[in-house]
Amino acid sequence: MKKLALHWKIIIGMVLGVVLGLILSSAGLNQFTSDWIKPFGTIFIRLLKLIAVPLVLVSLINGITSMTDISKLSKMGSRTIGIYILTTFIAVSIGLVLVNIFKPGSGFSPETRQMFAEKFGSDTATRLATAESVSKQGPLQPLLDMIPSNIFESAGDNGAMLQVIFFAIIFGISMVMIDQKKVAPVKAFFQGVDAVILQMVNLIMEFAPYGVFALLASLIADFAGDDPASAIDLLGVLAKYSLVVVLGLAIMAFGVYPLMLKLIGRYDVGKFLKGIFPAQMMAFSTSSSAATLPVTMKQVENELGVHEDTASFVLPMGATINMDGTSLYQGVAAVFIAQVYGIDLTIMQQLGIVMTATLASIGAAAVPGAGIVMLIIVLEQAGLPVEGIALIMAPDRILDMCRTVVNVTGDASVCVMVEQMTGHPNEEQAATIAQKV
Ligand code: DAS
Repeated sequence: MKKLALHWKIIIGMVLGVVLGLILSSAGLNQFTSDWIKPFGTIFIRLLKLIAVPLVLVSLINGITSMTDISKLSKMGSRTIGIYILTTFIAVSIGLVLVNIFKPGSGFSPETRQMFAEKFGSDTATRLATAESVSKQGPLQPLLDMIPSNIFESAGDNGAMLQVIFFAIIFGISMVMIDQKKVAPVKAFFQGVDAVILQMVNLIMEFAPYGVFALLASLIADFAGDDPASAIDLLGVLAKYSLVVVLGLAIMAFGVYPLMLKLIGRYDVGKFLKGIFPAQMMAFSTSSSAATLPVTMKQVENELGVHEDTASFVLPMGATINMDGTSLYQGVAAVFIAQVYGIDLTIMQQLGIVMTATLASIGAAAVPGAGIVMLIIVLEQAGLPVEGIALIMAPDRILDMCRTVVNVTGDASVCVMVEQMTGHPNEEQAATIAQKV
């Protein structure tokens, strides 16, 4: 029998989790759920937290070394990186505006919110108090918080993700600045470790259907308690959250990119949307920018008229460091979780989320589920309860399919814009670049 695709297994895990959660809670078996099912959800969350630091560290170092080589090599490289960071910043900002307008997480009753704080985020108060006290310590505190004094201590403290990111950026840039012959073994080492870490992410994601099942069953049982109606309340809030994410992604795909293509790239939007469609469908079905990359390159070169030299270094870089859909989703998810816990985030804290989500998306790997692993970084940095991920795990796979479509569409539109603005590298430059990437 053909092996069922992972995302269908996760969706089945979701549905069975909701159904079993409702059955167990209406049969008054919440204790059974808590003792025998919930631990598997906790294991899944712990596995995601386990992989977050090594994934960020290694994929950022690799992303920086491949990216810094290129920008050193060509004007096109620095322009490409500039537009990539601009589109990511726009995406996170759109996510934050929408989640603050529609407030999907504020749909819960005060009692439910209280239950959440008791059940899911016991140490939330302490973490928030720390975050709050930190934000009172002065305007340059966020900058100070980025600088680690001991990277091993930072790696062990999940709340210091920006310090891990800061170390990775400095380490990566230093690698590029020294003699490449000396650093080649180090570069090969990190590329090797990156492959191992990505395989670990794949293994963890294989556990996702069971983890999501356990998370949802225990979440519904905790929620429903003796009143299954409040479980419906939960599903309604999750549906609203998912719609806010999809709305933001649609604004990016059908609003921001076409506008930028028209204004900056002077390019026919209809031709772009028709030409990129097959790559978008591949992204939707695989939830992986990396798996879609060959199709993106073929479509951009054959249908959108981009020169092979341009596509062959703008697109692989985009698949590694440019994830606009993922960063938009992280902005929405972080503020949604804060809303669910009744936590009001200050503007400074929300700007901190913009910065962390932008940086985290550079480090996010182009594989299924990378976005949820990176979300842990955003939550820890903002002092928000990571346990809230249990809530949004349910629709995550479907949202991953949608945000991967936007990641790929973003890469392709920047590629078209860059070619329109700077032409494509000449043969000699392209040869040098090809050696480096
Ligand atoms: N699935 C990732 C990608 O390949 C995006 C994500 O997980 O957010 O782009």
